[in-house]
Parts: sequence; structure tokens; C-alpha cells
Amino acid sequence: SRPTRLEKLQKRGYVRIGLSNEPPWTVIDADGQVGGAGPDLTHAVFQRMGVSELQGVLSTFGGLIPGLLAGRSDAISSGLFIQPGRCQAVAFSEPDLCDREAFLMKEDMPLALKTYRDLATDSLLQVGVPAGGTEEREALAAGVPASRLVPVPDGPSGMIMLLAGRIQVYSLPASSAQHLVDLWRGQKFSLVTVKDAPVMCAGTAFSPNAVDLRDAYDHVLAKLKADGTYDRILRAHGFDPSLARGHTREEFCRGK
Ligand code: 6CS
Repeated sequence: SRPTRLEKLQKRGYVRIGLSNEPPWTVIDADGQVGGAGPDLTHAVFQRMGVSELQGVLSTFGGLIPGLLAGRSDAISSGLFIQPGRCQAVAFSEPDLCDREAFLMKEDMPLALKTYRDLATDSLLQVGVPAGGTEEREALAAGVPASRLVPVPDGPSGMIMLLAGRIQVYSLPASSAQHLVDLWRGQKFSLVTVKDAPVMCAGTAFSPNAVDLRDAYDHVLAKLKADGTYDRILRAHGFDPSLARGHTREEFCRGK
């Protein structure tokens, strides 16, 4: 009989993971070494599945799904939020990493912005959003015109755009925002948790032809959630392991 996808990966000895560079979800150091909550968790799952090595395939957020579908990676583990549109394109695992959305601003901004709707009302605001990410969709849905949304390729670029006044607000997950504020300790920034956006949960994404591999992954993920491994890896990167437990892939794929 023909080997399964998992058997092929076991024989090859490594799994290729599509990821963006967005600490603490994903981290790539100067030597190209991959870490962060998503890859560390995915690595632990694949090790239990008999695939010892993990390789990173770097991409922007918008390039992750096309890269997976073109066969450049075997799975995406990058804090890719489970959303109805994405569920049409890829096969998600059960939820792994969850977070709230945040707004980053310079501290001297005299604005009380708390919701995406607030961004829609102030017609002078330029809003930075991760290129190809969820925040762009949320802002558009709340009525922010596309002409005021500025795609941001990565965190450091977003901070420079804020400091230069190219954008006044940078919308991104709260853990990523906090990481950037900590990096830019010398400067004063304010971080606001977005009030009209729900907790978002990510999953590890597989090709729609690889549902068998996804199911095998889910099976091991459930074991790691039960035996303490999942909690240890999430806490090491500052994530709350209790958040995903209340949620299912099915619920996020259905949307609201
Ligand atoms: O899945 C997304 O669209 C979002 N996920 C993360 C971790 N960061 C930004 C991106 O927009």
C-alpha cells in the first residue's frame, strides 16, 4: 500500500513549517533558528508523531496559505487565526494559541480609542495592520475605509511607522504589541485592548488534502493538552493555556 503523508514525513525526518516572524507567536534568531509558542508546540506534537526535526519557511502573513497550498510547507504554525474564510482554504487543527487584539499608539496621542468602530469615526487616522492579517478584515468590517489602512510587514516596521507619524494606530494581537513595547523600552507607547473584538484563537493549518495528517496531529495535541506539555510550552512564551480550552475549531470556522 502507498505510504501515508505521516509515513513520508517520518521517513524524511523533518516537517517544514510556514511562519511569519512575530514574537512571541514565532521567533527566528540571527542563525535562522526557529522558536516561539507556535513552532515549539508544533515541534513537540510532531516529535511524538515520530518526526524529529522542524524546519521554518519564512513568509508574511498573507503568504502563509498560498505557500502551504503550493507545497512550500507541510503545515502553518504561526498564530494563524481560525476564521470562516480560511477554513474554506485549509484544514485547521483544534485551537492552540489564543489572544485579544490591541491598539498600539504613541503615548502622547490625545485619543481615547477603544474599538474598531472608533477608528472608523476619526477620518484623519491612518491605521497600521499586519499585511494579510485578520485586523485588516476587522477594521474594514467596522467601517474603516481601505484608504486609511496601511499594511505593515513586521513589528519593527510598525513601530518605526508609529514613531515617524506615518500611522497613528497599530492594530495587532496584544501579546505581539506587548513584546514590541518591551523592546522599545526607551520610548513611550500606550497599549489598549480592543473592546469590540473577541478573543481570537489560532490553529496549525494543513492542506485540505492532508486531513489524515491533521487528524493525527489533533490526536497528539489533545494528549499534550492533557499531560501538561501544552501548558508548559504556552506559559514559557507568556500565553494563557486556559483560553483555547473553552473553544473548538468548529465554532471559529462557523463564525458569528
Ligand atoms: O492570523 C492572523 O491574521 C493574525 N495572527 C497573528 C498572530 N498576528 C497578526 C495576524 O493578523
